[in-house]
Amino acid sequence: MSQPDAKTRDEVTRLRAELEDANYRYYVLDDPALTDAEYDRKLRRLQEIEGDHPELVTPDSPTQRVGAPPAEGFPEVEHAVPMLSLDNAFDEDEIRAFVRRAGERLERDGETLAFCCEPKLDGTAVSLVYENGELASGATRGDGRTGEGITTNLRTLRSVPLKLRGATPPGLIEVRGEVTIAHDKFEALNERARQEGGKVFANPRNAAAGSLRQLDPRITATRPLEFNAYQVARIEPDPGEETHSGLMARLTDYGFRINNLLQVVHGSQGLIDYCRDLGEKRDGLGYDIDGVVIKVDDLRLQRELGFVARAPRWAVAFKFPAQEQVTRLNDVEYQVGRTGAITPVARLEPVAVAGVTVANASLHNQDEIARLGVKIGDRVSIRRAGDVIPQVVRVVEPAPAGDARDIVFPSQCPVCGSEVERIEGEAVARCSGGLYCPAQRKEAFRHFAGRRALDIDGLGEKLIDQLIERDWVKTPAALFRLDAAQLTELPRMGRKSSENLVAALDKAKRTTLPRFIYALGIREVGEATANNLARHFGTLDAIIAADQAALEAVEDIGPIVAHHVHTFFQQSHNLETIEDLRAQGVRWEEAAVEERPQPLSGQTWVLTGTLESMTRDEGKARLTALGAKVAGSVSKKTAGVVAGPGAGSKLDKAEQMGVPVLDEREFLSRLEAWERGDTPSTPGEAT
Ligand code: D41
Repeated sequence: MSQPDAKTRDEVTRLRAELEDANYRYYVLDDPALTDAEYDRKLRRLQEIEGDHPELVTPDSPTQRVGAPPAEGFPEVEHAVPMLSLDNAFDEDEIRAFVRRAGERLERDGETLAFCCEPKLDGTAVSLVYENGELASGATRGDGRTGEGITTNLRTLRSVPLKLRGATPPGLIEVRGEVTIAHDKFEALNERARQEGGKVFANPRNAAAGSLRQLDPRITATRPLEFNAYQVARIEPDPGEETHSGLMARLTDYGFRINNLLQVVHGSQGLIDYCRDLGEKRDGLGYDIDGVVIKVDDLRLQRELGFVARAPRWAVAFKFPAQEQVTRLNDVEYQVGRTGAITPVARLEPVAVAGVTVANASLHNQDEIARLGVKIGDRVSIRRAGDVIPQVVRVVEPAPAGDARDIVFPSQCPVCGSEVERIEGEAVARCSGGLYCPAQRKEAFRHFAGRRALDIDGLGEKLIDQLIERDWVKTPAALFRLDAAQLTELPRMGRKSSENLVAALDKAKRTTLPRFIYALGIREVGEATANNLARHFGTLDAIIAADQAALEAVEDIGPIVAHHVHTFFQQSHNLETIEDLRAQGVRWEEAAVEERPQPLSGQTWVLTGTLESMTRDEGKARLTALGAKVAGSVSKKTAGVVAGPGAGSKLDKAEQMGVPVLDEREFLSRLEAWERGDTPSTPGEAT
């Protein structure tokens, strides 16, 4: 170890600035400046230098976000300004009453008052104190007067500035806000916990609170926590802002994230409109909210209104219906997916959860049932959040003695009676029936006939079900032996539709190798993998002949996918089906693997909000197949943004930056045109 020279010190300063700027761009502006790889490289370089020269380590170094060694416990921290609670308003009349009361106290017409509205984030509240621009301490809300000092944990959040941005930070500022976890991150966190036997959380709020109270900050550092500022509790010297919204704008300059739906409105109608509008957006936001926080915007009027007990008179929380409801578990049924995975589904006494009637909820798998300790007849809590499938989160009240029934996971497939298998170390149980199982067969046929596979026009879900229920088609090859006369026996199949279907089947026989491989429905083999296999091996026979090692040599194929591919082609019934398909005239050009047109290559797209005609994953897959990259955030380089209902900051950002925005209808028509290969690739151009 040597004394750091000036060059090393400069490098440290530069790396820190670049890393903090990258954090800010990524976590606050949603506009990444560095790729993950570049970020990691710079962070490792900084860690390396600091490792060699520990005297250079400062508490605000980005390396310190990774987490310091475990603490003994958390110190008590007394809040200099108490963290108040909020009164609630449960309907529009209570909003009007709040406006009227505020007006009366201020001796003016409440309907002329300006209010700052924002979503009430359903996370856990914390307070951050900055001294001379540097994060000095952070604490939980606790009972409002005393919280727990969790500074080291809060430092691990990349949306918590370690140093305030801007040339002249205030001498002292205390910023309060909510720590949250987005739905997709929360689902991934729980899914991993279910696989690895870790702690499964009931909802993002519990996950956020639990993660912040970890004694080991290195654990907190792995949790996808976000800090969203909503209040300045103290600021010295007084910057002279006159409104709450002005202070919030100032916070963004200091490097904080504030909710992008924050808005100033006037009078009770303005508030009611905002609440209705946000209620409609709620399911598409991608994070939990439980209402709207309404604040008198004028800070002088806030002071004039003051407090009652422990809640301000100048603010109120309009509450949305709860996302969790209690109901009775009436039964459990089992669904069989395309790959045989058996999913237990809770059949519930129907209950309205946040505006939607829920009668079914996911129980994930056998381990989850054991973890919940749930029995039929129990009263259970159901959570429905956004577009995530409703889930059973816990037992609230066990069934009365004598009424409880154990949930017995089937050892035989509920559809075909085949043995249910569960591979050691895997959470999922599967039906071993393969294409013998009608449930798997239906899904496999749907996949086979799908637009991105053999694209058999007119062979929809209902028709497939009928063909399989009548046992007319046992393997996909049998589809090509159907004749029009036979098809007219099916309900709603006239002569014309039957002939059309036969013609569509004939047309579908001419395909490409990647489509054919994809159509086979091999586990974990999506379009991209099918493409890679086709490109790498050139012919189907070469793929069939490949061993595990040869398969692992293909781009983006790891041992698990290689194993699935290898196993698939080892099974004689699969090889027979392939032979039969070829015998029926299914063909493709072997040597010259036809590349799909990639009109979007080099472009980055962003999907935001909910789509109705497809899942976001599907939209992503279709864009990727056309050569596009799909990113999580908008930047100047984004080629286009697809915005469904509930689109939030990404849409605003796209509009600010002049990035073209498509709604779902436009997106679909472009997609279809690109897939046909007949339209310009620039989203800005008219179709
Ligand atoms: O999003 C929130 N959860 C939120 C909570 C918010 N956006 N603003 C809030 N503002 C306040 C006051 C009016 C006291 C500054 C709050 C809360 N309080 C709050 N959350 C929990 C207790 C109080």
